[in-house]
Amino acid sequence: MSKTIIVSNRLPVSLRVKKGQYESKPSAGGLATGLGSIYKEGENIWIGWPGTVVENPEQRAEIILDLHNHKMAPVFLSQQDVEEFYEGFSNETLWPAFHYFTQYMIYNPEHWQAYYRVNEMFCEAILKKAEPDDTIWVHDYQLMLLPKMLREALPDATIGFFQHIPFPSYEILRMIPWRKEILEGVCGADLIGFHTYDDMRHFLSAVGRITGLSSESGYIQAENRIINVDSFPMGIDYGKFEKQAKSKKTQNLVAEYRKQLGDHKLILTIDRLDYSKGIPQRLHAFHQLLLDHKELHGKVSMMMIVVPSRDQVQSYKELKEEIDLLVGRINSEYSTLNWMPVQYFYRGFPFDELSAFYSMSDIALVTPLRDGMNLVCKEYVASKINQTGVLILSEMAGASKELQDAVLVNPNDKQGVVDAIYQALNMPTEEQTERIKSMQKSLRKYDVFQWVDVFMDRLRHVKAKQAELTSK
Ligand code: GDG
Repeated sequence: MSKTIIVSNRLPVSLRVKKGQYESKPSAGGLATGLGSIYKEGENIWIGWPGTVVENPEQRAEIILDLHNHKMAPVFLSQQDVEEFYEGFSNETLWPAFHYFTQYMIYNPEHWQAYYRVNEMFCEAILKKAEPDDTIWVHDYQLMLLPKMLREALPDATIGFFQHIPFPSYEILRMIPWRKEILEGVCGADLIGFHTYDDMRHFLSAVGRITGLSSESGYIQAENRIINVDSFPMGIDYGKFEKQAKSKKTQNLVAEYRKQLGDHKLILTIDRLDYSKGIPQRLHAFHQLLLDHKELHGKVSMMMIVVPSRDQVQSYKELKEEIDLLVGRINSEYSTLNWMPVQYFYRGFPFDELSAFYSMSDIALVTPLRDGMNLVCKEYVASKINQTGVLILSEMAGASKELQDAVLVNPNDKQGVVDAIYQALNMPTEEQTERIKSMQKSLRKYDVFQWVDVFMDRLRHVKAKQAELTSK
């Protein structure tokens, strides 16, 4: 029986030391939940970095054992790997390039070598577990060279690749000196998935122009096989968000927080600290709203949750300082003894509290400058069990292609965002319900489990089609 191996840079766990011993704690992200239906079955396994640098061989052995019990296997990264492969090439070259922030791109050959080396380390770790006809599903931009490395070692394996972040236009991709190796790396897969049709189109165009491989209707013709490329918009665990919003715990939290807020309208924003999320631009728009509409003073607050992320990288440190400054400026200018315009939290919250924030807020303001998908906006809609609330969503988020009943905005158009907030604050309840209901219907249907099934079905289909073509 062949098995399925899931591979991602980070395993869905975090490590902590308890009584001098390492212990893994599962992290319940959307991807982990969706893929849980796969890696927890039979002989299947998830391979990746557990998120902490561990050099001591005895401690590594402890971790291997603990993860083995959770159907996972670690790839251990050194501090140098973390700095050069993860913070370096992945987050200072690929991430800015793929999100169209070319001014932050670093071109460092040592980082590239580390990227190559760590992709090889992943390949070796997989080869220790894989049989020739296994299915291997590789995730995301940190591992773009891996499909080709695996293909060379396991020519008959079924290999899928999914990219969670945008794929840029050819004009951006070609700025990266190692673009050809990157594209050839990904093309080791049988099926290559993106969140949106546009990402897929950019990828196919870059493959044609840089590698010379031609394609038709989403099929690339490689030397001795075909490769399918398509869009697979990722969903959320809809049932989990709905259930939590209905739970006694969350309902009690909502009642308690609402009492503290009085009749203030609440605008919610939640992001990881990242320049792609458009956090300063959003604060500028909120500032403008308060300038334009004095009648809203004391009546509307913005609750801004920023989850710490990559704060060792210079551009992220600077972004954090910019946000701190802007929040300080708005609050010092407008706050009163019983009104704080921006309620700012630089930390993450437990799931039940997150659910309460989604449930109780009148507006979710999700305005990334660029986002592969964006799950926060989907989670907000799923948590609206009373079917009121307004989602304001950036056209630059992959999710905007599906959520056409949101109030869509261009995040660079400050006045447009101000107008959208004003429109949302004044939207009749019936219209809010109509929009939320329609978005809920599609999010419930296209959830993360369906996403996994569709991708895996297509992967099997592509492999069968290849076998058919080679037997002719
Ligand atoms: C990448 C792509 C793509 C946030 N704050 C808290 C918390 N969160 C959770 C949310 C959500 C997740 O973090 C953020 O997911 P996003 O999709 O919005 O953004 P990225 O992290 O940038 O993800 C993105 C995604 O991959 C999937 O393919 O959509 O485009 O950039 O699930 O709920 N969770 C908890 N407390 C918090 O305070 N518990």
